[in-house]
Amino acid sequence: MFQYTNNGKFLTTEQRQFYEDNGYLIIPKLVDSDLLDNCRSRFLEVCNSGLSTVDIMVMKEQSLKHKNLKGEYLVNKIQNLLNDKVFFTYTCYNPLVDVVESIIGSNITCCISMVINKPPGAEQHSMHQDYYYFPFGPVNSIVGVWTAMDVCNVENGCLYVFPGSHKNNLLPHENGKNTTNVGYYEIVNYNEVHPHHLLMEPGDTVFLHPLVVHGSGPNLTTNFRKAISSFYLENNCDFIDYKRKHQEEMEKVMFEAYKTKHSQLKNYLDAWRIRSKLIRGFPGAYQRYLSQL
Ligand SMILES: O=C(O)CCC(=O)C(=O)O
Repeated sequence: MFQYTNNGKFLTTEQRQFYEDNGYLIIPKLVDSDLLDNCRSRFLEVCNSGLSTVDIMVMKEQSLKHKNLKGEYLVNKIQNLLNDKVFFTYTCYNPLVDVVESIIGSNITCCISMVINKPPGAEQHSMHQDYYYFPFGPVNSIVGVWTAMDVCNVENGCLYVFPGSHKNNLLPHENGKNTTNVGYYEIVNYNEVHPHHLLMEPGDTVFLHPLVVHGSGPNLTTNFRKAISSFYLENNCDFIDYKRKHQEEMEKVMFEAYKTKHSQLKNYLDAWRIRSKLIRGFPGAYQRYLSQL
């Protein structure tokens, strides 16, 4: 009867059914405000004072680059936070990982972590399916988690989703039509026109199936819109699909980006290895595959 979730004690049957039907689930006030405050301060430290670590990748809002802005006004994402002890308090936060367990099971690896900042004037994040970015599967063994750090509404570019779209296959994506940001792929010619906007308060957390079609609008306000996010996979996920055509481009971009900071990287999958961390349970095929590199 359930296809997209796992037997577990952390979701009610209604919550589980909601995720099954819609491909997403919001848990209000899931993440503690002190934890989010610490992550906010750490974000500001990283992007405003030019603090650079080997791991953290800092990305800038392309549409604002010509405006001579700095720090928080220009940085739209910091990524690869798993080796940072402040950000890791989010990734391993028990109430959050408990829900992940109820979706993908008790063997859990985090493969990406990021803070997403929408400065005033930032452009949209076009509609996409997260699975497009992943060279591993199966798809139901992956879940995205996104926590609002600020009030998120239509004006400041909240997330929107197309409920139930996770029941479709992966749709064709293209690069760079509606966004200037590097590495963003988007679905073009999508038939559905009525997205559901996720209006969220700080601490509210949405769990997203990797095939659910979603995006976020531009920030039309004078305030920031921040969120913290991690992706989790079941430890037995494998690189089943990694030579899909579009992955070759991503492979090149990602490998180049990481090679500059990690000279020991030999190939693209190495980049996944350095970004991943076992969170719960026993190592599986994912760990074994990466350890053979
Ligand atoms: O935070 C946002 O604006 C969009 C995030 C998103 O869609 C993603 O990371 O897949």
